[in-house]
Amino acid sequence: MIVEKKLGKSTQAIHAGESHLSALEKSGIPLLPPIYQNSTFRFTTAAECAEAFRDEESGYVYTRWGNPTQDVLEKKLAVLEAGEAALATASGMGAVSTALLTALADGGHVVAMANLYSATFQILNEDLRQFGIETTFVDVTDLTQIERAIKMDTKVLYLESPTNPLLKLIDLRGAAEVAKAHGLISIIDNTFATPCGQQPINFGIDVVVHSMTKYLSGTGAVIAGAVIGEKEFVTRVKKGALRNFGAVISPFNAWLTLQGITTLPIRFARHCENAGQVAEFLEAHPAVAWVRYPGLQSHPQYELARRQMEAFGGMITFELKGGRTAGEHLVDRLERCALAVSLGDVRTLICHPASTTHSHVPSEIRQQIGITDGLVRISVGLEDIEDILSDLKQALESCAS
Ligand code: LCS
Repeated sequence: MIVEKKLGKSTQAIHAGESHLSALEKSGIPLLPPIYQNSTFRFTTAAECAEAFRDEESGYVYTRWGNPTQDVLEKKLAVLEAGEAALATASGMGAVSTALLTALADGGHVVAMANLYSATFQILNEDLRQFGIETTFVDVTDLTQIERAIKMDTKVLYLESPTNPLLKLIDLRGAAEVAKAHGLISIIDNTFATPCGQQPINFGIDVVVHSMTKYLSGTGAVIAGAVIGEKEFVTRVKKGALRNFGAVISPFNAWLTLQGITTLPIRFARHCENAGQVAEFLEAHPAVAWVRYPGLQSHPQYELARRQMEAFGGMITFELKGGRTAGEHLVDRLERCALAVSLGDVRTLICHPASTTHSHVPSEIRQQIGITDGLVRISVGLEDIEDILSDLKQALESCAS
């Protein structure tokens, strides 16, 4: 692990986490980690089987507890996110929910931002409240608001950066310091940035969660998630909320995600390059009211982006001068960019958050945090940039006519 952490990200993405596989093969080590597509594992004696139940590190028993294909993925994730340990889950929400359930096992209070992916907002605002766990939502871009919201029983500081869909940034080091000073577990959703854009654990954040449905798997073939952090925390998630509530990843989805991760650094670089050009194009277009992209100088937190991000990502949010009607016309007229939710796909995807991804967030809260009805979100894909730009251009022109 120590040696793997010294490798470049592209080498890590391809080779990390795979060395233990050689011990499983008598000869001829498969170059590509195989899929162990089985639910259970066979033992030769009762003593061996009992030992595997007693000491889980000694072998595999049942795929809901662990599986060699999942293991390769988890080891790779830990290296890439600079964490001690990782686990893969059936979905991004499987990761968010099991991390929260574990951190809040004894109850407690959460401080979070309101501008979160909508299902995460719902977990905090509705589902956990049913169990007596309250969340105070504040603008965490202002660290003093976090300080003011902390109560005697606060256990968790929950963050996203950049946020979905407004692309607001959190000062990772500052937020981690506040959490540490008050003994809170800080959890961040790093889906938009990926470990190629930022490694929050290196800034002092305790736990990273991902929807691997997005950039990590990359091709839109999989729903998957991940939790990364200290071994003690990850083990508690694995042996408790994950195993017993059952949001485990299937070996096939773990394998597909592994294939995706091997090309993450190279794909992410291209996503960022294309998104930078799309953001500049949109900002210069007369039909566009405003554009948010962490790599644009007009982003209110551009300096913070430069300080803590290695690359600015593939997500852009913007609003047309014609508001919601113009936004709807735009998405209707696009030919190559697909009207679809999700993000981080090789394909360019465009959507209208107020009526789709964030439609479950009450409209007064949407207005309060800035998810306007005219806002359009684009996940810039890996197509040739000229083709993405010409599609946007023709659609914007036909909106104006
Ligand atoms: N975290 C973030 C930041 C997300 O954007 C999503 C899904 C999730 C967690 C949940 O991941 P899942 O369980 O779907 O793997 N975001 C979506 C979006 O913006 N459009 O469609 C899904």
